[in-house]
Amino acid sequence: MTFAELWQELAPIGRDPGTGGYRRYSWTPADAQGRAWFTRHAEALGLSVEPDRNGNLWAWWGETRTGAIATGSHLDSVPDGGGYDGALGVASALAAVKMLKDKGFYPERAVVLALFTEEEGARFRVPCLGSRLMTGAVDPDTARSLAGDDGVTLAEAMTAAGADPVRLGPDDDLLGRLAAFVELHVEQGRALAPLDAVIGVAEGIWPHGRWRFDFGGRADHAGTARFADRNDPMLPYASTVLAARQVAAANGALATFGKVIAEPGGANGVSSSVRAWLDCRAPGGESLDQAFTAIHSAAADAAAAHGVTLTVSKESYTPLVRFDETLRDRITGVLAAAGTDAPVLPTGAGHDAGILAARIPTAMLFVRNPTGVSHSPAEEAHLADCEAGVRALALVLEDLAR
Ligand code: HGY
Ligand code: MN
Ligand code: MN
Repeated sequence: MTFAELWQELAPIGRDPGTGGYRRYSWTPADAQGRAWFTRHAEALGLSVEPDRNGNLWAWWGETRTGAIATGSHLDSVPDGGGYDGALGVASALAAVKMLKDKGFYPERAVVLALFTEEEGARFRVPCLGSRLMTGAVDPDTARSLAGDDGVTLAEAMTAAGADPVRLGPDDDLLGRLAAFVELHVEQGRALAPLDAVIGVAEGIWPHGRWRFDFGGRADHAGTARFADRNDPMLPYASTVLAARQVAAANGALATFGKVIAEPGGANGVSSSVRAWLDCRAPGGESLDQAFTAIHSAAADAAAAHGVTLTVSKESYTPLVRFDETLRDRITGVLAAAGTDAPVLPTGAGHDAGILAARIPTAMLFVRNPTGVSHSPAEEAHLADCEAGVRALALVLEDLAR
């Protein structure tokens, strides 16, 4: 099975026929299809596929099971996400193992492929939930009660999908068996194309967080309620969105409100509440904290001006990640020796590699994204670049696992 054939089989899973975007949410039928696709191809390669206690899948190659070299990524997507985010890393991991097996390589250290659950946090709101649980970065009871917009909790969704939520929690035994984790991912942003480079290596990940802003107002009639009598939560929400952009631009940060739910949602009524999610990221922790504090303050002032209540809750926060320099330099060295000069790049996108970095040496390979667009059906990568990514990953795994 070539990479292109793997890719062709995976492409229809969870894809919306209308938009061409993906809706692969954790513990849904599309997720189950993705897990089945991964398991089928890993087992066809002779790997032994095992779920861990947190719903992640691990496909093992080799007997040693200590000092293992892990690679992989995620299949879950943001709403209407692109086809490459996460999926490219999973398909490339399978294709890289196939490439190494075809050339007769056998790993002295085990190689293990990882399929992480809920990396986007698109359903249960905490990104990298599978790797956060594994590393003890999220409390299991808190995780079990996380609910999506439909009110279904993680525990209920896992149970309905035939998984057991009771065992969620830190997995030091599994972590103790991993010597390194290398995640291949489509580039998000457009740094490689101007450098005429196909493969990049990650330097680190910006600190980033996700906060929920709850604006509480008072429902009323759109055609009869005087402005002076209104407590309309839409107004402070709107000014907070604009303030977020201004504050972030002034702090060298990025701030986005990408999701908002106005209740009860009548076109001819003043809303009773507005729930909105802020995604804020910055090159450093201090500038991120400054940006968030200023946005929060602007929201509080706007809410008070309209007689609207405001509650802000932090849903996730990831501090600055610096990937392991020794591993990074070894990888750039291996690629350079093979004729691939891979630029070292920072990124503002979060990844499971960024969570595992707190516990084991991790690194990331980026594959050129010609437009830089991600979290969109327009996300793309050329097949030749994806195949170059597979070759690069195979080289890295062969070097690390020999
Ligand atoms: O949101 C992110 O940075 C990643 O795509 N989960
Ligand atoms: Mn993503
Ligand atoms: Mn991703």
